Amino acid sequence: MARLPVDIPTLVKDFGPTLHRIPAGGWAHTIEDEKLVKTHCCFCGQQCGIQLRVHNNKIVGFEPWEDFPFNRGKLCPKGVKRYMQDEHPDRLKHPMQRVEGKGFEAISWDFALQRVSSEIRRIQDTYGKDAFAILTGASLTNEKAYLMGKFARVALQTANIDYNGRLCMVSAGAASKKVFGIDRSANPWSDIPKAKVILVAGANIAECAPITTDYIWQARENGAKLIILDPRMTPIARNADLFIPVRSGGDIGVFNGMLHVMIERGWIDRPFIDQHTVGFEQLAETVRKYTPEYAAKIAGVPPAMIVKAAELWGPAPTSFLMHSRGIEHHTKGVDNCIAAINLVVASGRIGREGCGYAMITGQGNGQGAREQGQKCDQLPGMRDIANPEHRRYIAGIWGVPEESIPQKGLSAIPLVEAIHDGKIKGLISICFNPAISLPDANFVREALEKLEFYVNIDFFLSDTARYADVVLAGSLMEEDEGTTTSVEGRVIRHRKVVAPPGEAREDWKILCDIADRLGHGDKFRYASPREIFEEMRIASKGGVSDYFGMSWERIEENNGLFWPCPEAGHPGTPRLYENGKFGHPDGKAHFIPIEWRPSAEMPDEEYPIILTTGRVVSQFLSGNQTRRIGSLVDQYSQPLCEIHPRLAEKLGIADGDFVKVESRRGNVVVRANLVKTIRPDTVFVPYHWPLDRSANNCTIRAIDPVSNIPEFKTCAVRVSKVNQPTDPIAMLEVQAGGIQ
Ligand SMILES: Nc1nc2c(c(=O)[nH]1)N[C@H]1C(S)=C(S)[C@@H](COP(=O)(O)OP(=O)(O)OC[C@H]3O[C@@H](n4cnc5c(=O)[nH]c(N)nc54)[C@H](O)[C@@H]3O)O[C@H]1N2
Ligand SMILES: Nc1nc2c(c(=O)[nH]1)N[C@H]1C(S)=C(S)[C@@H](COP(=O)(O)OP(=O)(O)OC[C@H]3O[C@@H](n4cnc5c(=O)[nH]c(N)nc54)[C@H](O)[C@@H]3O)O[C@H]1N2
Ligand code: SF4
Ligand SMILES: [Mo]
Repeated sequence: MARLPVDIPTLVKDFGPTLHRIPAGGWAHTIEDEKLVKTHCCFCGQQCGIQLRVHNNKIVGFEPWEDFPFNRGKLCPKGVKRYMQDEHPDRLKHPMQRVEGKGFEAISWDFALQRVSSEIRRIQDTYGKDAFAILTGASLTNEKAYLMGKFARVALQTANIDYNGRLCMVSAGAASKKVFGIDRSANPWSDIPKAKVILVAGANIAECAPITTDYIWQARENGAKLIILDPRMTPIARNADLFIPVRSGGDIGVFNGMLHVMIERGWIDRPFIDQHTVGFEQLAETVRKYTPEYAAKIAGVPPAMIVKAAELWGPAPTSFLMHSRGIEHHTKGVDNCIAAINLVVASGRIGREGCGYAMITGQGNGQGAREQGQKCDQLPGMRDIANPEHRRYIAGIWGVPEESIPQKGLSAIPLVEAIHDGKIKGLISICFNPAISLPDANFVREALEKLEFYVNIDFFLSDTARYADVVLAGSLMEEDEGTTTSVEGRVIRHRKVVAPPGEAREDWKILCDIADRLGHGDKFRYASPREIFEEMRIASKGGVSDYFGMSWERIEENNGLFWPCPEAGHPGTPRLYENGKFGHPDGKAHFIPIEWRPSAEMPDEEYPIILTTGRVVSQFLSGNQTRRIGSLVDQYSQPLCEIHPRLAEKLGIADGDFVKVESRRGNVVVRANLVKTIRPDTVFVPYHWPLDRSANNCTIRAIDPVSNIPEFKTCAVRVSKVNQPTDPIAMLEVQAGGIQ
């Protein structure tokens, strides 16, 4: 029988009054009583350096960390407010279990761990090992990501582990691996200011990678030209030399069209192509038909824009191309990225100063957490779980027989579909909030209701936790220590700043305790995350992402080390592919010809408008953290539907009206925000909110065949004006100040 989600009043806490951290009478201590700890922001993949102010095991504020080379003290609105999570009244401080009809009740750790381990045993004994699955996350440190992969394969012996980077970096990663042979941004950010042309595709840099904006400004000051591809004129696009308002799903038109023009005008680097690449002739053959006119039809922009882009990019002496989810969240996400990378390689501008390529990592450890073996097809060091040699090496490190390591499991979306189908009966999730962040949210909620047993590890009760039988109080980034790997491929050190509050525990300890109760404690006897790092470093030896030469001391002394770093004296590798040496066994870059194909759901008469989804600067992902920070909520308190005035007029919609955005799968009712910065055939709704306010009620569960990323960036909807909703959540929004 389906279980209903627990009703939790804290879900609407984000509409409460702005939470100020400083008590009415001020802090009863002086600044001399405080200490400053240098660490990093917990939010996005930029991983800015920050100093947290601590007094009596409490975080009371922050200071910039001016010496950290990446951000030199700069922080974005989320970084500035991140410390408000500590001491937050919603912080989970003890384990809890669901009591039907009553909500959650506090339980002891001993009881909680006993219950979790006995349910895992029961489900695996009844339905088989793979019937218990794990969903994990890319905000976890490298050490925890490594632990999760080992926990799945050794303690649970389930094939079914995947992570929320599946919704994020996998298209970019797969494309880089295919063309370059290595899944990492190719350059340190210090190469950006040296580039004379910068192409940004599908990245709202100013709001989502704010510190990167600064690097682009430096390049502009040095005379760089800026090209932006986005269906919306995002803040950075307003300063571009060329803004191409591409139709969502149409980027291959622009990339192939540019290459067509570059070949025609001789703007390709023939000697580089001959010496360092394979496959160019087939690519040239494919782009022959992508004349500016043909390409423009696919992209939904005038042909002259594509020619202009080629004129800016083609003959430039140095260049930098970067992209993020705008081109990656598609059923052709991998192809979109390959088509972009083809431009970089054809111009021969890679692997040297000022010549680069980067995929902008999303989550805090979006890079590192996809290297350590928590993906369904991967073992540590970016090893392949299907490769017998890789399996043998890791089995040796773990001290288990090779045959006991499961084969490839299901990736996130098929995994949730298997829950829906009743094939997976039990789930542990950590650092993942699927109820908000997966596409087709109604389907996801139905799946969660079907689980026989679900345990969720988090520090704030999430929307997904409402479906849990047991919730375990884990740790915030600053309550534990370890490393992450930033957008540049720089491995950096996070400090333990305070201890977890109340009975909350460090995530890694919780996992090791469960493993112990499952009878595998001998494989999980770590005294600290440093010991996990030491094992992980050896597990990565000889892999693509080789950390073997790193130590926590070396990382700190150097303000981070870039992988690969194969030996103790190795300086690390900030720039990949120097001297034209690529990551494939033949040392070459592999061109791959790409043909455009339509998205899974194209607009039609019934659903004539494209919905694209994404972010706003003040909220982070599912909002489970940032919707609790009053001043961030004040900045953008509710999802709004960006709509062009021409489309709005046609639909009889005025600014601030409530509109229903409706797809074949569900709908969301939000206020209209009339802006001239979006294509008139497209609407945009940010996705950081739950339930009635979830953009993912509308999105489609279609995935890329290679990366399995969902098509968050395109589906077909209709939009209509509706009366102001009378349900409690929508009313609260209005009382809380309504439209910003
Ligand atoms: N403030 C904030 N910052 C964040 C995050 C956050 O939640 N909030 N999350 C972090 C994470 S995990 C991620 S993944 C990154 C995401 O960073 P971004 O990818 O920059 O952010 P999105 O808003 O998802 O999408 C970027 C842009 O893609 C455009 N777009 C939509 N469809 C297409 C298309 O077909 N082609 C092109 N060229 N563009 C298209 C959208 O209009 C949008 O402006 O941000 C990271 N930083
Ligand atoms: N429609 C639409 N949907 C999207 C996207 C989009 O652009 N459009 N973007 C997608 C992208 S790129 C991403 S990355 C996903 C993100 O998808 P989610 O998995 O929802 O991301 P988070 O909000 O970070 O959720 C992580 C959860 O783990 C908790 N958490 C964070 N750090 C830790 C930790 O160290 N330990 C523990 N125990 N818990 C932790 C947080 O409180 C939160 O509840 O969303 C995707 N969904
Ligand atoms: S840019 Fe990212 S890492 Fe830097 S302060 Fe903002 S959220 Fe934190
Ligand atoms: Mo992401």
